[in-house]
Amino acid sequence: MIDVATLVEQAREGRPRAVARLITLVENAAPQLREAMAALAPYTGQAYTVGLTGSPGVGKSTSTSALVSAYRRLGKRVGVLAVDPSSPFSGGALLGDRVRMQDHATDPEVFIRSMATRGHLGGLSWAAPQALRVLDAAGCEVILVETVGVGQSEVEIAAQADTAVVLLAPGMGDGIQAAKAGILEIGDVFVVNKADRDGADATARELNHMLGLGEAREPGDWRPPIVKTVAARGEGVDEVVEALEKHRAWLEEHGELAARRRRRAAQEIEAIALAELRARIGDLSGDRHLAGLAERVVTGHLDPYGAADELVAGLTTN
Ligand SMILES: Nc1nc2c(ncn2[C@@H]2O[C@H](COP(=O)(O)OP(=O)(O)OP(=O)(O)O)[C@@H](O)[C@H]2O)c(=O)[nH]1
Ligand SMILES: [Mg+2]
Repeated sequence: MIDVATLVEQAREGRPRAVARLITLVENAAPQLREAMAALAPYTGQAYTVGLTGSPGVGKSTSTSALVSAYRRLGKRVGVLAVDPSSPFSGGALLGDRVRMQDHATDPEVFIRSMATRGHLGGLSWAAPQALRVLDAAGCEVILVETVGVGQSEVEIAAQADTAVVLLAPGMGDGIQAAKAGILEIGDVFVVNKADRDGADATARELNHMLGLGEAREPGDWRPPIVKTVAARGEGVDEVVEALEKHRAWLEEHGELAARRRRRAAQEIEAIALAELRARIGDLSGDRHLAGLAERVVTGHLDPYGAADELVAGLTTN
């Protein structure tokens, strides 16, 4: 049996095993999660979170690993959360990433964890923030969240971070792809990776053009920078860190950091509440109350809206 209080205490001391076990509670939506979140809550709110998204193979993991090195040079404790919303299995799909992260495997100031969230109870908007909270309480000053692919849920996860980084690479038709998936809107910082390949300048230009076509910006608005990198050689990575720090400063200056975090918490609360309501409705499907309402609808004594109102009223009063 897991003693949650002990786990939380050990996680706060930065013990990797405890951190891993707490994130497993999140991944499994375990019953102890509620207690764990309550115990962690007072120690959260310090970490700066960065989401990285982009097409498969664009260099997210390589960039993440290079960013870990850069932040380690600055003496920061770093967390990495690789989220795979398409997989129900922990680890498997992200094995390649483990290899890429090996440089940091023995560094006690780096916490790396992958998490599979397909079919996660309560959905994605719930799982990633809770895992972040664990890393936050473990004293990670920066947390990098890498998502696999650019589906809607991946984009959502990246958009939940304090700063969202969108990666592109030359020759992947990325500009057009990105516009389709709606990821240009969420990018706070754009990275054109694989700048050692032909076409990086063209990709950056195209991107610059597309960003310029967006709604007119007010003075003082954030203008997302475009940084070219060769992540595989660590080139341009310090410039990415610089762009991230600038964005963070901008967020703080404009009260946006707090606003984003409130929005994120609101989404999270909503997701948990909806999951709870759904579970209660599920419980009710075998219930005589619901059967009775159905009977009244079938016989024309009640309309389905009225029946649903009664059902909802019953859910919230007990
Ligand atoms: N030429 C070149 N190759 C790179 C660069 N960065 C990464 N790569 C290579 O691109 C391939 C994919 O890199 P990953 O970092 O795994 O890309 P990813 O976006 O994490 O991929 P998925 O997680 O599968 O979506 C690897 O073979 C890397 O070595 C770069 O700057 N230049
Ligand atoms: Mg990857």
